[in-house]
Amino acid sequence: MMKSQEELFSIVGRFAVKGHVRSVEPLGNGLINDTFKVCMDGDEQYVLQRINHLIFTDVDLLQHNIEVVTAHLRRKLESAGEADIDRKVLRFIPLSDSPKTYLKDGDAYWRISVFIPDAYTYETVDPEFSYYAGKAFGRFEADLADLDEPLGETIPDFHNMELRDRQLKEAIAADPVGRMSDPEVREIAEYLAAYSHQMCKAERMYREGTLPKRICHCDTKVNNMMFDADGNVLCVIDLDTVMPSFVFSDFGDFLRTAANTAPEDEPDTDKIAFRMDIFKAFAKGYIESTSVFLTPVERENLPYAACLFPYMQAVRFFADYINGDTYYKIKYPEHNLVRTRAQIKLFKEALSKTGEMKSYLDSLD
Ligand code: GN1
Ligand code: MG
Repeated sequence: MMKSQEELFSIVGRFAVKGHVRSVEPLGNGLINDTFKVCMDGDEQYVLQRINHLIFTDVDLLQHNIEVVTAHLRRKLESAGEADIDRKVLRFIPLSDSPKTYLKDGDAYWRISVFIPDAYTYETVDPEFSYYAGKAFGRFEADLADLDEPLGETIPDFHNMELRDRQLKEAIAADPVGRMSDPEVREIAEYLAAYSHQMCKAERMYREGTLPKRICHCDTKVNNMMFDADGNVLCVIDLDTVMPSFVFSDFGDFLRTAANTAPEDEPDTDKIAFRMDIFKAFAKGYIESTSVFLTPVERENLPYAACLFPYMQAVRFFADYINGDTYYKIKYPEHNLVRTRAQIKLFKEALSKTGEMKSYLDSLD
């Protein structure tokens, strides 16, 4: 439900912010939470977010994870003697009357972090930025590898392909809004089902004990990385889904957005291709940062990861379409179907390039 400006102002006032609120404006284009930029009467600026608690059902666990992760990253930056630390890791503001970093107001949950000025996010990157992003997301995982406090799963089994596959099957069987009567929808369902076994390989390897889980970001969309005006990576944002997962999550989801020649919801699928220059640059940076811990099994399956994420996203968008659009924000009635077609096209493109991906990875030290 939309809140009035006055209500938003009073929510901000419940946190230990500096000064008085001057304005609250919508910010960004996330599909789950609502985000606002807050300007105070002094120089202070903040990011206010309404957390979607229907999706993140345990907000206490969510904010606990984020506090643990940001504190750990902050300690690493401090011990490395880095400057401008508040531009390199997010800082959440506690409530004015409690150390909690979120507010429960009626049935809504809110949090505030410090806005990082002169920082930019992009919907597309060139190979040079892709290399830096690979280094930065790899470093994010490497920096969290020695975290001794266990993190909970903020969305249990978030990137578990077997679960996503099951959820799609359940949606198809229930067909709550009658969308399965469309022949195109039935054809998409068959197409996706044909790849399901192949794409569920990570879960099988995990059960066999050949693939570990590590702390991953799990939402490495290209626009979740901030750069400064000179193109240096500042920090990784949107930490809601930081949790134990396979490294494929971070590798695959970045390429799903960055190596795509079109947006994730491009209606004209002829415009969608998988950019190998972006793949190569990202892979090089990622491997440089993660070679300290990456196992041969993880490394040799990176091309699989590049295919898995467009596939998983297609399954998730498609299940949401069949369920009547209850999860992702949509801008028009067929949006989730358009997104599904776009992700399937990207999946096919990535799949056709796995040979080239493998040879490139083998050519790196
Ligand atoms: C959601 O809200 P946003 O845009 O950061 C989703 C991701 C999807 C993405 C698709 C918690 O992320 O998993 O990849 O949309 N986040 C959640 O654009 O489901
Ligand atoms: Mg997100």
